[in-house]
Amino acid sequence: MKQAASVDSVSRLDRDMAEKNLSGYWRLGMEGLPPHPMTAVEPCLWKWTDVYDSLVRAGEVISLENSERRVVRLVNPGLDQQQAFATHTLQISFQYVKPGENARAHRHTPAALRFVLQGKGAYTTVNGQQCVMEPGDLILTPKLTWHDHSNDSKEPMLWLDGLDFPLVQALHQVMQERYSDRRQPIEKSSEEVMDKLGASLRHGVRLADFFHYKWRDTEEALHELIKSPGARDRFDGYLLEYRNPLSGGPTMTTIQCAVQLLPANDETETHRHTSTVIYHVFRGKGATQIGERRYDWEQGDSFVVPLWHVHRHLNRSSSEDAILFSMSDAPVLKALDLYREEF
Ligand code: 1HN
Repeated sequence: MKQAASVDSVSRLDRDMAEKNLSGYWRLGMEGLPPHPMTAVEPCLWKWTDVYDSLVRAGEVISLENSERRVVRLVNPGLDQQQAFATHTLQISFQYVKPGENARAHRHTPAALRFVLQGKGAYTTVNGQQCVMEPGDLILTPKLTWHDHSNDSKEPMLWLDGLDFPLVQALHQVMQERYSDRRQPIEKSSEEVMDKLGASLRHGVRLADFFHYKWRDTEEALHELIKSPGARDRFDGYLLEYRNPLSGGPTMTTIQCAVQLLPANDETETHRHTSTVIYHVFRGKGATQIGERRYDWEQGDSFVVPLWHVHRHLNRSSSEDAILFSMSDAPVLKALDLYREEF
């Protein structure tokens, strides 16, 4: 009787408190917090054929007069489907711009990046800087930089968009502004800036407007890396992080981008970390073991390794290197003293 009366008074207390926008810690019970970080984000693989089919069909029915962008987003089945995010911090989508089209100029608080997949000669203008795109190029549009995409070439352009949209939304900071015209005036080319950057680094001067990593430089750096003794990382193969050339820090404040090469037949060791990584297969085929399941991938596929999930990569080809592009929220976790790794 006494026990029942006390349970009843706790529930009455909870109810009375709820009416006054209050809540007791006792509602969590004795279990308290979990012993390791928990996430609703699920491991997931998206096939390129599905993404590509959707983009081609969108090309037939969606115009850039009616939609700000022709973008297909990858949706994590563990997260709210309305939000259409691949992870709780970062979003990945794919964009298609047809010959003659322009995706109008705007800027927003989410930081974005483009990793070019197909086509040649279209360009993104970032704060007046023209970045002419080729497959494998990485183009950054950091927070509040103006950007528009134009395809004056004869070929369709396809690229991957990465954004820290879910993170910026969790912080209630999402906003966007449109530029006064569809296109920004072009003031300079990214090639000019890269030439000047080389000179300015030599003279110790900092430039704030570096946005374009050319694939030819990335590929050359990867090939140098393969030749360097001891360069192979046991968890990631030959991994190159895109560093901010001015600060030496992460690619952008919230996003770390990388490319990694797994030689033919290579298998990496298992580890886990508190950052969440989105991968895109740029070249080759292989598999990633995430927990108990193996996800087989080939060129164009994308997959998510959620935080604290043990994983390792395998190149399943006996002759071809595999190259993965990735983006992770590690800089955020490191800045907040939440980054941990275990192997
Ligand atoms: C965006 O502004 C772009 O500017 C691409 O190309 C993808 C996904 C969500 C929100 C804004 C772009 C986007 C996006």
